[in-house]
Amino acid sequence: MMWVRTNSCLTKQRQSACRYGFSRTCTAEAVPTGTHSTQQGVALITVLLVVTLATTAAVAMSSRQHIDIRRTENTLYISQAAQYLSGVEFWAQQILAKDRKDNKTDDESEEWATRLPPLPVEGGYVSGYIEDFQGRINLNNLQDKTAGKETQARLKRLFARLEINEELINTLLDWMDADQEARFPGGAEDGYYLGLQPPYRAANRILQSSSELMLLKDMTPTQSAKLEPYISTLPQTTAININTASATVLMTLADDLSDTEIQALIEKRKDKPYTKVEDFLAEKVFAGKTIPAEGLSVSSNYFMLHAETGIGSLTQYRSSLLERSDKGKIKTLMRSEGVI
Ligand SMILES: [Ca+2]
Ligand SMILES: [Ca+2]
Repeated sequence: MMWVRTNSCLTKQRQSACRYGFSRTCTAEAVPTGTHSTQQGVALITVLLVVTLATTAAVAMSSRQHIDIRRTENTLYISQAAQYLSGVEFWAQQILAKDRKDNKTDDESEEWATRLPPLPVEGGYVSGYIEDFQGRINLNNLQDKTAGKETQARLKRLFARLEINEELINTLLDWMDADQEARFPGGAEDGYYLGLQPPYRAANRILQSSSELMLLKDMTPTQSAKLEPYISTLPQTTAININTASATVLMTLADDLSDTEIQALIEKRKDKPYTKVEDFLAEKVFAGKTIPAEGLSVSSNYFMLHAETGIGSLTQYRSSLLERSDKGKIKTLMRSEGVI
């Protein structure tokens, strides 16, 4: 309620008397500016506005505090996860180094090939497994003068088995070779890739990662995903480890191999892994086939560690490509990480 202040109506007593209509002199000197109900309404709106503003401010402060807590929590989780994944990587390095000291062959019955089940750690779990990357076909062998021809023949068989157009092998060869002459059929060089939006150039070097396949002319995500479990992109020419290669990879060693016989061979090697390539090639399934022993081996120098950790609401993955020297020295060549 507001009152007009006049010189003759200054004292509180008079204002009070005027407010309740007891003074005769006040009618002309001090009067309310609105009705009683309007004044009450204005007061109510003011109170409501103040309460609303206070509530909004409190909610905003609380939300910001909540976001800050989550942000800090996530930062701590990511940092903790990175430490755990490094721990798993260290475990992989140790177990592979020990294996080289213990023996000179590699097969899936060995300690390194045992999956690490989810182990409880503070705030979550860690798990992981090591995969022998020499159990796959190394695409970078294509650039090797000696191994290139045999690798190309294996890839042709793999592409046929996976129902992928074998012209893509020419596309891959052009992607890696140094010249600008496109092969036929299927080849593509800078002339093709620079015409794309956005334009890019052919790599003209060995592959750094299998994800590069997605850059190849006419390679679809489905085709690339089909190839993924059977290929590798190792930094030097490698032989296929016959003790760890999958049935699909073993089927690429020669034309017209029998699925059943290859499966039988895989069962046999579980009990008795091969210690010599010659013993493997002497198997009945390969009778009459010409398979060069140079492209095969019973040991490996390249492994991929697949590690996973879950902390709070966060799951973090790491893939580490590990190189093991003949003396058992381990080096991490590449890491890729992802967070969900
Ligand atoms: Ca071994
Ligand atoms: Ca070329």
